[in-house]
Amino acid sequence: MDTKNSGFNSKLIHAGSFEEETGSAVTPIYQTSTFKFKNADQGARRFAGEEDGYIYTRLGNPNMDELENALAELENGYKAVVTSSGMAAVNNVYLAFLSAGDHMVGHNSLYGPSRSIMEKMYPRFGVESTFVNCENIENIEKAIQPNTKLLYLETPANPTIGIIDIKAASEIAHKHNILVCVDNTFCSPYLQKPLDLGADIVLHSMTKFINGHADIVGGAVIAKTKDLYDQLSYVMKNVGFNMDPHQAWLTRRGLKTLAIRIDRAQENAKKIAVFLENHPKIEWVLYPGLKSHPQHDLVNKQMNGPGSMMSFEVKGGLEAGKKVMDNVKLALLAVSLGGIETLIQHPASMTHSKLSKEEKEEAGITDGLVRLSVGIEDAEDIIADLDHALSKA
Ligand code: LCS
Repeated sequence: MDTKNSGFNSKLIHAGSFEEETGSAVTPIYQTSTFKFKNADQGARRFAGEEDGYIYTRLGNPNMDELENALAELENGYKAVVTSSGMAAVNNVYLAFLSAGDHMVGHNSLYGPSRSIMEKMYPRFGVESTFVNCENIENIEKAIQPNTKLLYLETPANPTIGIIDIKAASEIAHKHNILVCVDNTFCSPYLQKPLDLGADIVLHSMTKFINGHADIVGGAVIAKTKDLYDQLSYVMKNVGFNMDPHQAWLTRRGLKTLAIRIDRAQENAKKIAVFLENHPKIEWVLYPGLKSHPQHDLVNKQMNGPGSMMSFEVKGGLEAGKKVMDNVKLALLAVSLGGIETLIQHPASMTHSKLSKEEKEEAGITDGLVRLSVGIEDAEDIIADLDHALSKA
């Protein structure tokens, strides 16, 4: 079905749907590593790119294609590549657009490994980087060097929930011929469309909201143009970042309920943020939907809703925060985010533990910061759970 002119929810259900001979309403799982050719000439034509069709699953598979086409439509991009994990997607971008002698500017608060591989691994291949607080647009301009090729942003950022002005950042980068990649994991295209705001590439850990059920690990990169897609696709196919067909099938299924999951989690999050902000044991709460969020106006300008991720600090710092994490019963003490279940974790010792003390301090990842990914349970139950845990702090 052609969903190019359909609404977002119709796209969620039908975009990319694969025409299949049996008429199966749901695309079957093409659990195969390879595809038969009718004859030797057809095999040769497919390898030469003269005939459409599948060859070998590392190079493409109907389940990958279906998900890639749906994501491209949802993000208003040209086409996507889907990968075995979010980190495969991050590496796919770095490898596609950075070569020895190049430089990248990144936001200082990113998912830990997205920053640490750039600082610890990519220098081995001659790639340099500078991480600055991109919430202040002037810092981006100052960090740009003659060899800067990529601006890498995450907004809202993990775990500081800082917001970056994608439009303003893209304008600066494009003035210097620099590509802009936005990790849109915390929002999904339902709440934010970076390509419409000026970015060139969008990235997702689909482990989070896109799949939404905490049962797969996966990633995606969506390109604005054919040229960018071709470069991403070359890396995906030849480095072997591809997604498994079953993983792609589960993710396409999870994606169908993205909007209703986010609507509900967001309604819960709004109530929980207000509860936490008014709780006597809470030092501060950072949630894009609170007026107290320092970039509340920018949230309203570039996001369609505040989402369901928040960070907070318990009075008494890390020790008090640990008491809360050790005493929740309904919320799971676990990393990851964006699923239907509420998760709580401690970035300084868990997701961002590989950053140095100075890097954490500079990025605003304090020892007392606790991150909450609000699920779709009943808000009253989540609040009662947190209230009980806070009483132990
Ligand atoms: N980008 C963001 C914003 C993320 O939060 C993560 C994972 C990734 C990329 C990497 O994706 P993965 O390979 O795990 O699919 N974030 C995690 C987190 O905050 N807790 O556990 C994983």
